Amino acid sequence: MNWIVDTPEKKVVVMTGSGISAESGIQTFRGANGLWENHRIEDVASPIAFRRDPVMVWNFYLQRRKQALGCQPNAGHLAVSALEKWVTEGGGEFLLATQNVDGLHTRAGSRNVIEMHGSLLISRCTACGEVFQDESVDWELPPHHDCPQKGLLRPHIVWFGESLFPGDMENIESAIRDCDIFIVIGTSGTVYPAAGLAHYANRLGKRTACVNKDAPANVDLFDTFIQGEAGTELPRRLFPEKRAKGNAP
Ligand code: BV8
Repeated sequence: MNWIVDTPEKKVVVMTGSGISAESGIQTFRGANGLWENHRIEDVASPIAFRRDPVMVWNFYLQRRKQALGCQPNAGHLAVSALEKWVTEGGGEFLLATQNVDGLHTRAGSRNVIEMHGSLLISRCTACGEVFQDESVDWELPPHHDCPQKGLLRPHIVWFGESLFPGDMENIESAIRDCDIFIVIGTSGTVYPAAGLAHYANRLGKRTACVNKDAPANVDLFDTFIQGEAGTELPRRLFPEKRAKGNAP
């Protein structure tokens, strides 16, 4: 059986999308036909929408926060966190860059994680800029901060038309420049700049692998493409069996 990562002392970068959370009951973007209550997600997840109707946007995010808090990490998330443990204990290096805002990777035990698009469980004050863990689901909308300016709170999420948080892209790209293998899991490869990372790794001649239910738009970029569900394929193919079976740290 050729494993995606055959020996632990490797430098591994993994990037995931909503496909890895599908088996936890979280709808993918394409799965929902990219729609929320008949709004194109790009139209709800945007600073323009928030300026126009913060209550509508907050309803969108509180609904997803409730769903994420009610879900459990699946065997796919557990295999990724077990890989991190195996590699880091084996003298290798590991980075997980996720497009997902559901927090399930961290709950599965992943440590070195960059949430490229933010988190449903973090809020930010639009006046004082404070960023804080926020798992409350019964805010009176729109919520305001308890700072002197009583600033309007917004989800700490990267919306369409907004740049990623400072340093995140630089850290991910430097890890890819240094890596032995770049693994992409559960993403359609349609949203940038995340979708550009496979091109970047490919241009650098890095070994690349993709595990996805359907062939993503950029499937030709990958040396290895494993078609299937992450919760099934990752425990079977990610790294030598014994520890991949989700007995996470
Ligand atoms: C920006 C947070 C600078 C919000 C998200 C270049 C070309 C074209 C367009 C652009 C470009 N550069 C910038 C743009 C614009 C835009 C963009 O990419 N638009 C797309 C729609 C074309 N990008 C931006 O706006 C980015 N910002 O560029 O800033 C800038 C500023 C001003 C002007 C220009 C540039 C910001 C992008 C981040 C937006 N925020 N999330 C929220 O979540 O509410 S993106 C959001 O959508 C997710 O985080 C994720 O990134 C994306 C959804 O993609 P996937 O996760 O891949 O999900 P999808 O449903 O598509 O696919 C699921 C896959 O899983 C499928 O392939 C399926 O087969 C597979 N699957 C399903 N089940 C399983 C499975 N696989 C395995 N196992 C299973 N069980």
